[in-house]
Order: sequence, then structure tokens, then C-alpha cells
Amino acid sequence: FTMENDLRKAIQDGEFVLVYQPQVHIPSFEIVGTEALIRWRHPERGIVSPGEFIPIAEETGLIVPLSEWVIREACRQNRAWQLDGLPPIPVSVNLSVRQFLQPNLTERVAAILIETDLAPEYLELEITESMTMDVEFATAALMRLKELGLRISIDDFGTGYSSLNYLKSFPVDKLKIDRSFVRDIMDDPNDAAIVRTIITMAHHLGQTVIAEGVETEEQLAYLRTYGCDELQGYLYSPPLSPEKLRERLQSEA
Ligand code: G
Ligand code: G
Ligand code: MN
Ligand code: NA
Repeated sequence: FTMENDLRKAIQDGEFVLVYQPQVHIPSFEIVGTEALIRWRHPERGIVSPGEFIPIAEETGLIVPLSEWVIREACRQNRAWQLDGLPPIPVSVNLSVRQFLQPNLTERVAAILIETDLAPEYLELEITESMTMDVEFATAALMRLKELGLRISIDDFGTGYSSLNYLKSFPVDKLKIDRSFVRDIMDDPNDAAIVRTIITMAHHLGQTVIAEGVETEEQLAYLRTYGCDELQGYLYSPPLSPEKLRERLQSEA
């Protein structure tokens, strides 16, 4: 299988890079976090998107070394920015299903935090609702991760299996409203109602709420009116190279 061999080689040869999408506080538009998103710089095919290779990495188990690299690189870069005197902000990393099920995930993450000298509050891990089907397993796994002092968010909130049952027992810091709800917020009253409800629920549960995929001023105005805390989307910025993100942070410092 050629993609598998290519992936294996790419991990060895270091063909992956991370880009960072700013997350901004809605009233102030200050950058309060970033999401790390992986890109593969394939020598022949150019930039390959994670939608194409993450599923294959999951099937083949290569996701384990690959994800390990993502967390380490995100932590290393974050610490390097801090040491350069940039305003410290947390970095958020997407966990894959297979990674979440790894019995030694907490130990791996703890080791990376020590190795990169990053304070745990600057690392956030994003899980999806598909990882929460076994509520007892997920609660225990998240509790162990939380004990390290890092943050947990639920990605693509509202699109997966969500009985809501898990929200009462999970130590979740942030809900990320999926961009499919945000997209039609101005035209579809049902999407608008769902978004307002998620904001209210998150706040009642003591969680921060961030809207994904915000592209227009109208969407921003709506989200601001209903008290959404943060946004991530093209309106403010697409995912940026580390160099570009550093410039943004510098201009804020
Ligand atoms: O940035 P982009 O639109 O290409 O991301 C596509 C998908 O790939 C998104 O669902 C995103 O969550 C996922 N993704 C991006 N980076 C990573 C990563 O480092 N690990 C995992 N597991 N998924 C990622
Ligand atoms: O699935 P996850 O939320 O982890 O991945 C975020 C994905 O959303 C990335 O692929 C990123 O490139 C994409 N994205 C970020 N901002 C926007 C936006 O404003 N509009 C759209 N359509 N996609 C976005
Ligand atoms: Mn994400
Ligand atoms: Na998402």
C-alpha cells in the first residue's frame, strides 16, 4: 500500500509541519489561543491535507508516532514563543480516536510536557463526541489527563453522538461549536437556536464556548450579542505558518 509506505517514510524524514489558527476573544479580538493543524509537505504531491492521510494513519497505527510528533512539536513551538517574550497563549491539539484509546496516553503527554518544559495550562487537547461513547472509559481517561493540569475541549460539538449524558461527568473546559451550525446562523432559525442554546448551556456548565468557521461580520455580531466567548475562523485568520503567527503575536505584544 503506497500511501502507508509514504507515510512511514514521511514520519522518518520529517515531512510534516504544523500551522496555527488563532482563536480570538470576541469582545476584544485579542488572540487567546491557537489550534495546531497538521500539514504534510509531500515531495511530489505538494501539501496533502489531513483529511486524506489521518484516516490511513489511524488504520495503520501510524497515527501513534505521528500524533506524538504533533503534541511534541506544538509544545516545543509554544514554549519557544514564550521564551522569546511573546504573550503566552495555550495551543490546542486534535486527538485521534486511536490516541485517546492508548492506555499510556497520560504518561506520554506528561513526558512531552517535561521534555519541552511547557507548563500544562498551555496545552489543550481536543476530543470529539465519537470518543465519548463509553462514558466510563472516557471520564476516567479525561480525569487522568486533567490531573496533569491541561485543558480539554470538545471539538465539532453537536455533530457527533451526543447524549449530553457525558457532559455532566466530563471535566471539559471548552465547547467548540461546529462550523456547520455557524455557517447558516443568519438564515436558518434552527441553526441560530442551536447556537444560542449551546452558548447558554456551556455557560451554565461553567465552560468556555468558541464558535468555529466564523467567516462574516454578521455572524460575529450575532455571536457577540448572544455572549459567545471566542471565535476561530477565516473572518479573523486562516491557519498560519509559525512565522506568520509569530508576527501576529508580536504585533499584539
Ligand atoms: O485544517 P484542516 O481543514 O485541513 O483539517 C482537516 C481535519 O483534520 C480536521 O477535522 C482536523 O481536526 C483534522 N486534523 C488536523 N490536524 C490534526 C492533527 O494533528 N491530528 C488529528 N488527529 N487530526 C487533525
Ligand atoms: O475539525 P477541526 O475543527 O479540528 O478542524 C478545523 C478545520 O476547519 C480546519 O480544517 C480549518 O482549516 C477549517 N476552518 C477554519 N476556519 C474556517 C472557516 O472560517 N471556514 C471554513 N469553511 N473552514 C474553516
Ligand atoms: Mn479541532
Ligand atoms: Na471542529
